[in-house]
Amino acid sequence: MRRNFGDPDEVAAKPFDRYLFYRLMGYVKPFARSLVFAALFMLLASVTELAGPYILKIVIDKYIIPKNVSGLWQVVLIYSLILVVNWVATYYNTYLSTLNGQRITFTLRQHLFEHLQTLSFGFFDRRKAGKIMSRLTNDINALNQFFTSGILNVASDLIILCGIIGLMLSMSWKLALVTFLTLPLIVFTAAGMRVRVMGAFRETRNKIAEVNSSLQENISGVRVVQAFTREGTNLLNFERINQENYKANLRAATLLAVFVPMVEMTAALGTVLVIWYGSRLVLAGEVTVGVLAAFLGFVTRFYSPIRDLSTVWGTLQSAMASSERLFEILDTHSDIVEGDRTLDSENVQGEVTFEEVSFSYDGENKVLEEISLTAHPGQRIALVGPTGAGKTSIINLIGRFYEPDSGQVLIDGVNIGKLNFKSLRSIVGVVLQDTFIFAGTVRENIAFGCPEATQEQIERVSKLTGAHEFIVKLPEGYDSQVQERGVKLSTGQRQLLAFARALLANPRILILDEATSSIDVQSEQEIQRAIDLVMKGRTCFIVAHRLSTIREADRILVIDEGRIVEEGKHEELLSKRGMYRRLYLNQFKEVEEEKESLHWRSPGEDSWGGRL
Ligand code: TTP
Ligand code: MG
Repeated sequence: MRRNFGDPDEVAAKPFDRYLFYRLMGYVKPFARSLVFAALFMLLASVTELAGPYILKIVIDKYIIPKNVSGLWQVVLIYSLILVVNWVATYYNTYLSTLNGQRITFTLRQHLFEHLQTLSFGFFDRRKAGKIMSRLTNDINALNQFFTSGILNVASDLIILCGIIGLMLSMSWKLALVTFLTLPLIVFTAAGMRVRVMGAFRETRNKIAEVNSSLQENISGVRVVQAFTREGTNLLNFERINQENYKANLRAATLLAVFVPMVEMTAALGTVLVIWYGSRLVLAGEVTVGVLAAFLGFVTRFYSPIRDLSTVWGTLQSAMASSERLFEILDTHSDIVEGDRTLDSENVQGEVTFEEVSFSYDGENKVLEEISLTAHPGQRIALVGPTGAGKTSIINLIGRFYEPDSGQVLIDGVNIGKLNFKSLRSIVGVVLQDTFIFAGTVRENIAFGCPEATQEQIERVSKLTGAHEFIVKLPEGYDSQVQERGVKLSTGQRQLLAFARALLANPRILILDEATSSIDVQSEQEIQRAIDLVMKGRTCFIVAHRLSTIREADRILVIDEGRIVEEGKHEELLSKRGMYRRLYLNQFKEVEEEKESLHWRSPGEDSWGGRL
């Protein structure tokens, strides 16, 4: 199943989707108890919040106006107690809400990471790493916001609102009704603000995703950028994206600056109404001064729950959109389904067969067409051909990093699609064109595939491949940190590590995409020795660029435009006067003459690629 995983920004979210909501609630469920506690504390905080204006009313009407201060201390004490309760409740509510929000997003992030690791190469081919990362961060933040404040705030806002309305009506229904006159206006401006401001903020999130993606690309590619002095062009390009991000943020800020005072103005209008009508009622003797004071207190508390309630729909909507994108990733399953057969890696012969294998990366453009071949156990097969011919693609299929469109790849007569990954990977070892070194120690990097390997085993393979010599010269030997915080390794050293890594795993079938980068003759020879050693006794596929590797192969397959156009041994192919001979003459005449470089082709030169 090939799934075209489009640009996530384009995913159209329904404002409310029951299925998504229930699925989100699945993540909430384990923390339900703790959430109930958070809600209880929130309720307590809300109720105590309402006490202030009401107590003011009591103080004015019962103590100040009658000029009677005896007993006032009791009211003050009660109020102080209420404030303490409010403080404690607010503390626990905030703490528990944050805790739950973090726990939920922790689980979700963990799931996503776990899932991303299972996705096939195809998924990552189609998407930019920077964008995946930025989206995941933003979407998870949106959900965090929803879980931390969204759900619970609704309850608390409703309680506060009902409380205020109830208290107002009970104190003076006339004054209450007049105060409510401003309600539609507040709702209207707040809703208007929500639509625009939310839209503007969505835009800022998209723009920052682009900024991050561009940053990521330029940091990863900084060597190429500098080598081609593209700094200027890239800077301009970045300036455009950065500029857009700047404008989007400015727009959002401007909208906020316009709307926030507007909403506050309408709230202030409520205060004006209360003062105007309330004073008349006080003078007419219909309400007490205390009631008027309490109303003034309540009317300012009125506005924030309404504003929150009118934005909660927006929070919900963006949580839905975010969860849709995240679940879409979780629901994208690898095109490559693991089988359930295992082959005993001790007894595997290592015969590899391609039966009329055709393959394309995108489902349309054929990269390999009807490839059939058999590599007998222990044979060394060299793949040569112009750049883009399909050599790496053939190799990708043996490791089952991609699935053929038709035909099958067999190991010892078993379709590799039927094998489980662990078994397949223990049989097939891969040394890729560019060796990836992870942050960590040299030891950890060698033992990457077999973390349980002992120091003895690690040293044995290092000595065999010749890596030991340079490793012991490192400041801390096998415990030296490599990558960001530690020593830098040369290309040759990285390759030796990669061979040691492959040798440690001891696979029956070895795949080697020879690096084309130039290394000095000394390490070239070391690497050649290492390659010979690593290949011994295994079925090997080598994408070869070195003449010596090609000559020593049991069979050479010449690949062109996704087909095997010639095959045989070096001398046979040379005498055929076909493509191999042409490639060889083109490549090695100089080399033979000059005897300087062992390179089958030098880096950057496109001579294989230049069709003859
Ligand atoms: P490759 O199989 O990568 O060609 P190659 O390994 O023979 O070339 P080189 O010597 O330069 O390493 O590519 C065959 C075609 O498949 C080519 O048109 C590019 C395309 N391709 C993809 O579309 N996606 C991929 O991930 C790869 C590796 C290749
Ligand atoms: Mg290649």
